[in-house]
Parts: sequence; structure tokens; C-alpha cells
Amino acid sequence: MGTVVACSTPFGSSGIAVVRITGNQSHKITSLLIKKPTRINKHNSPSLFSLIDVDGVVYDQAVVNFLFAPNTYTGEDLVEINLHGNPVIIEKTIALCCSYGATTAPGGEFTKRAYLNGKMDMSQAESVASLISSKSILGAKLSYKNLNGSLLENILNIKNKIILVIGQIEFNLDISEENLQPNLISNSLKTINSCVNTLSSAIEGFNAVNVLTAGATVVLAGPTNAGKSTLFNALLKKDRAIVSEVEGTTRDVLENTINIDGVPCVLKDTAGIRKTKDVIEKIGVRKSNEEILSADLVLYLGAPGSVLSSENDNVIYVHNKKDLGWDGKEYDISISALTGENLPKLKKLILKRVSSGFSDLGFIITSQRQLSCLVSTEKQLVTAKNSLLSSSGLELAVEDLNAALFCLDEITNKTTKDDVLNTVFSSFCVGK
Ligand SMILES: Nc1nc2c(ncn2[C@@H]2O[C@H](COP(=O)(O)OP(=O)(O)OP(=O)(O)O)[C@@H](O)[C@H]2O)c(=O)[nH]1
Ligand SMILES: [Mg+2]
Repeated sequence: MGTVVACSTPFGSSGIAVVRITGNQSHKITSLLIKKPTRINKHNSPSLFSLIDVDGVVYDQAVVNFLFAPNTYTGEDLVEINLHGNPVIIEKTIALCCSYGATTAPGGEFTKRAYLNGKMDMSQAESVASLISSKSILGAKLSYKNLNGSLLENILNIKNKIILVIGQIEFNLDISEENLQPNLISNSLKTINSCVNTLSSAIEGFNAVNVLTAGATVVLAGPTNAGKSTLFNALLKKDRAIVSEVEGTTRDVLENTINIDGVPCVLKDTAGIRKTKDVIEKIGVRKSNEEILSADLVLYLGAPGSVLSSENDNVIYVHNKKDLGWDGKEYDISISALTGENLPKLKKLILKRVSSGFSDLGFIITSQRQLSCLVSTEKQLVTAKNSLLSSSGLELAVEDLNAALFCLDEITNKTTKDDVLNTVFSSFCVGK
């Protein structure tokens, strides 16, 4: 692997930015970048240096930290350059590194190298991504837990149980196929069932955890003039959307994130749904219907039973304009977006709906890839159960259990195909 360089902090002006270089040439390249490179034999002792260009002219001062393999994030020689957060300075530094032999790192390259050099397993690498992108502190905590090996531990527990069952069945098969040890089948089934239960709860909890890390999408929908945009602004506590008594005011989908008791909600205001000949409004209505379909929760400001053009059954029917006198008994809640009446109650209801199903079970998964590995494992275990229950199925059961082990191994993956690697690391930001 060659030496790569990237800025690990967001692009733009800031007090400090961090440029990182990893690879076996990283120390050499950095020493060309600094004036009077001394003390570079010392691991992890940040020092102040002047940065110089090819003509030896100083263009910035930076705290530079030389780190030696294998005790680094990537497992390779690595340098962190903490320089002033001016995009011009950052780009100059990266360009100089490249002229001295480095190449720019694509997103996720540092963590990919950490994985390839055995510094972390695949599930931990994914936890790094979800820790960075997590939209709530609870989501970040859960990701951090997995980064620290909690998921790995849970996987190992299940693996050990499956291996135990395989061992017992094989032992029995070695002795005699006819005379089964007493309780072999029932004990094996019991163990497999407990594995299936653990996996099921992790699978069921995925959506809830996803809400905490990625945020829940809450779509405001309903007929024109119902007060969706007024409610959107009221929940955001700012005048974001245009409000008017003209029907069909909102055309495009507007989105903004709010945090309700630590749970991030991506609020979306949509065009009012009605039959229209207006070409642009028609597009808006089509978009509204698409948003309703993909929402985690729909706040529908229209009468229950009025056709909600979607399969989404996670809907709160909101009666708005309570201040005008009518109480809207058949709705889930009655509010006034204009006066703010019952908005706290509505927030509580939203929270209840989007965070239902989450309890910290200790076995948390944070990526779609991990989810599909668990689903496959569970399927194999169920097949193994059926094989055990059929009269001539002991060998088959061992095969199924081995297949389950294989699916579980994919989560922590020590050896991974290139396409899986690319999918996992392509979601990372540059410099991580
Ligand atoms: N009295 C009263 N009027 C409201 C309330 N909420 C909204 N309105 C009024 O209803 C009208 C329509 O409000 P909007 O928020 O633009 O409605 P909308 O659902 O976004 O409408 P479209 O974008 O056209 O689909 C405006 O005149 C608002 O001031 C409320 O709670 N009470
Ligand atoms: Mg509107």
C-alpha cells in the first residue's frame, strides 16, 4: 500500500485543521515539509514546526505528530499535521505531500487500512462510520460500544454456542448414528432457540437503533391549506417554509432536522395533496406521495380514513386549527399550529412512535450489511432446527450450523472480498 494524504477535518475555514499522512513514506515526506526536522524518532510527541514550500519559504506553523507503526490508527507509520484551518494552506500542504510521493486518500482509506492491517474487524470499522455520522448522543454511545468490541463479543457468544452444538452432534455421529445420546436433540434445539431469540431481538432492534444513528424521517402530509407548513415552522421554531391561505403554496419538499429528547427527526414539509391540472403542482403531489411511502412516520393533517395514498401504516392523524373551535374527536391529536396549543403533546407522540421498540439489549447492529448477515444466520439456524427435527437430519443439521457460522463470520470478517470492502468504506468521509 502506498502513502496517502488527506485532510481529516471538514473543508472550509477553521481555527485548526488536521492533515494526516499514512504509509511507509509518511515520515520521510513530512520531513521534507518541515523546517529543521528534529526529534522525529520519537513516537507520539507533538511538536511545533514551520511548514516550508519547495523553495524553503515558510508558509505556516503546525503542530506535527509523528506516530510509528504498528501503534497507530492505521497500523502504519502515520503523521498528523495540525495546521491553521485555511483551505489554501491545507491544499498547499496536500499538494506538497503529493509532489513528494503521496497520493490523495479516498473516503474511508485510513479506516480501511486499519482493517486490512488487523487493527480492527469489519464490525468495528462500520462502528467508526456510524459514530461519526450519528445524529444523537445515544446513537453515538451505541456505536462507540460496538467500536469497543461489544458486537464482536455478542457474535462470539453465539458462535461458541453453535460450535458446542456442532461438537456434540459430531461426537454422537462418530460413536453411533442409531443410538443418539439422551437429550441430544432437545438440548441442541434449546441452544439453537436461544441463539435465534438473541438474533431476532437484534434484528428487530435495528430500525430503532437506525433512528438514533441516522434520524427518523417524519413527513408532514395532507390536503392543501391544512397548515402543514405552519406546523413545520412551529416545530422548527423558525420561519422556514412559506405559509399562505392560497391552496397549493408548497410545491417542493422542504427538510430540516429537529431533536426531540435526544432523538433526531428529519422533518419534511410536502406539497398539499389534491387533484390539480397545474403541471408543477402535480410533480409536487407525486413527490409528497413518494415521501409518505418512505417515511418512518407520517403526520397526516387530514381526516382519518381519507385516502392516504400509501401503504405506510405509521401515521398520526393530526387535527389542526383547534383554535377555530372544532375538536376533531376522531383524530389521534388535536392541535393549533398557529397558537402552539398541544405541540408539546404532539412531540411526545412523535417520540413515542419513532422510538418505540428500542431498548438497549446490549446486542446492537448499526449497518444494513450487519443486518443482512444476521438475517442469513437466523435463516440457517431455523433450517438447522428443522433438520434436527427430521429423522435422518443430523448430518444436514451440522451442515446448516456450519453455514450459520459462516454467515456470522461475515459480520466481523477477517477476509473480505473487494466489492464488500468498497461498499463499506465508500460511505466514509475523506480523512477517516
Ligand atoms: N386558525 C388557524 N389557522 C391556521 C393554523 N395553521 C395554519 N393556519 C392557516 O392556514 C393557512 C394555510 O396554512 P399553510 O401552513 O400554508 O398550509 P399548508 O398545509 O402548508 O398548505 P399547502 O402548502 O398549500 O399545501 C394559512 O393562512 C395559515 O395561517 C391554525 O392552527 N389555526
Ligand atoms: Mg405548505
